[in-house]
Amino acid sequence: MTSLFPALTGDPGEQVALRFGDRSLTYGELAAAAAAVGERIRGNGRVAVWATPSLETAVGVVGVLLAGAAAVPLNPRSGEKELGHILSDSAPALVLAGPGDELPPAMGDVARVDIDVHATGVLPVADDADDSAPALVVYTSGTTGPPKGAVLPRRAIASTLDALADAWQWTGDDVLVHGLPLFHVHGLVLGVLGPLRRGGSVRHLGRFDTRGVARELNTGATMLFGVPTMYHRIAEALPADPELAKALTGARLLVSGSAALPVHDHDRITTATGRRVIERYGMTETLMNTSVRADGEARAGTVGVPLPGVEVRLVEEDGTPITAYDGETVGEIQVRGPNLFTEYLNRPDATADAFTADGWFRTGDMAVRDPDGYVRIVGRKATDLIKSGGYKIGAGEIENALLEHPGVREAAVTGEPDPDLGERIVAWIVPADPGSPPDADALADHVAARLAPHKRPRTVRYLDALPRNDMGKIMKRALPV
Ligand code: MCA
Ligand code: AMP
Repeated sequence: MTSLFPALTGDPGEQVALRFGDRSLTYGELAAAAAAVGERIRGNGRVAVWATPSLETAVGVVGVLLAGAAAVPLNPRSGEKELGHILSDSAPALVLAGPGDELPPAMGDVARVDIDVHATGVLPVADDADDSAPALVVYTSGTTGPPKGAVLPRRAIASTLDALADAWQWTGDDVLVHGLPLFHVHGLVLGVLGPLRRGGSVRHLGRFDTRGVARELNTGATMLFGVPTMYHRIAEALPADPELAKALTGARLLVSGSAALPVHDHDRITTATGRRVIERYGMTETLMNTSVRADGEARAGTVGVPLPGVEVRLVEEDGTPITAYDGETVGEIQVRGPNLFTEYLNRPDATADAFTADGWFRTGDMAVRDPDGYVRIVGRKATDLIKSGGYKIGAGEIENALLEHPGVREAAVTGEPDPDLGERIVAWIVPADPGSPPDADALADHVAARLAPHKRPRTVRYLDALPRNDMGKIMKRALPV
């Protein structure tokens, strides 16, 4: 029985908890508004939240957690197919949304409750629900098929945030700034629930831009969270932006995650600011596993050491644990600990496949360990998972969407290196009519409308046929680059 937000109970006080643009809430106001949400939704198991980057989303999710229910954050840019899948899979009792939000027809007849950030409900509701009770269901892409709902228990959130507090010396005095989306773990769990669990505050930029980062770090923010694309854009802007350089130089902690930050970007930031960005490694299913510690050596190209309470091991192809810490022997990362999800919703098959018999979760990430225990990620087992802008995107779901376009006969999707996005989605298309192939924008719009804009192909290449092996399977490695 853990209270997720001790700072919201008792006498919550006047400290600012949340700031989005020029709108903010103190702990007292957040406690009252979230309690009002909690009172309205109590008794329901799963509640969807229309997760715009706004105060409403933060209040909605905290309210659901205070009521002991589970929140299902929805990407407000989800296309009809993706949204339809998430709604039918998670079957939320209702959807919480901001008063001005327009919900698309794909929401169907899910009952809507508007979030009023100035409402006043009364605590306590049920913030002491069982540790193993679901707190969040976060949808994450696999190599094939539609995204799976990772069920995260309350204990995973509490334990991961407390482990990060230890690793980063993160306290209630910290003021976090970021511009991350609130329908994924990075922005929601670390970026909103994190500061609230510590009794500190978060300033959300609405959308990421380097000017906002500079402004906030120069006026009291102490920490910055971002995906590598954001740090890449910072590295690009730094030489011509002394305000940004001053801001980063003065920050207490700069943290990158969700994908690898290239050493070149690390180096450019260090050259311009004298500061090192630290990397942590996590996953939707596991929350956070390792991090470079605030009191440790910030070495570019590593994701640091296991967090307190998290067991991390590397295994050979056949499952044999690798004991050598030689910086050379590559194995799959497996993790075990209180930070893990409990299941993929409605997918016992996928859940069983994801764990070994003794409870280790197979991450699919490949790594080596340096002699001092630092983990260096060197690749991924599945080539059909693409990380673009820090979003994980399955090649299979995009291929399926492309095949639903009348102008497409065959489709294959790959990721190619991209200096800004890490990887860029490339679609290889065999047109139904070679005389008039669908144009690249039409295909991008088609995928954006069905799935989500960040899943749209950035490059389209046309072929007469896809390379296939004797079994008829597409050989992506044989695609002409
Ligand atoms: C362009 N747009 C379109 C289309 N083309 N919309 C519809 N149809 C089209 N054909 C719009 C987009 O919606 C967007 O609108 C704008 O054009 C630019 O889109 P995009 O290029 O995708 O955005 P960007 O500016 O390049 O985004 C870069 C980004 C973003 C800000 C870094 O990728 C991002 O927020 N990434 C964070 C991902 C993340 O949080 N991952 C965490 C998951 P508009 O201009 O209106 O915005 S991983 C995780 O949680 C684990 C646990 C971990 O380890 O952290
Ligand atoms: P997601 O499923 O969107 O939660 O993405 C999780 C994946 O992001 C992990 O399995 C890793 O492949 C990748 N990832 C997260 N953090 C890092 C990091 N610091 N360095 C390299 N890869 C990372």
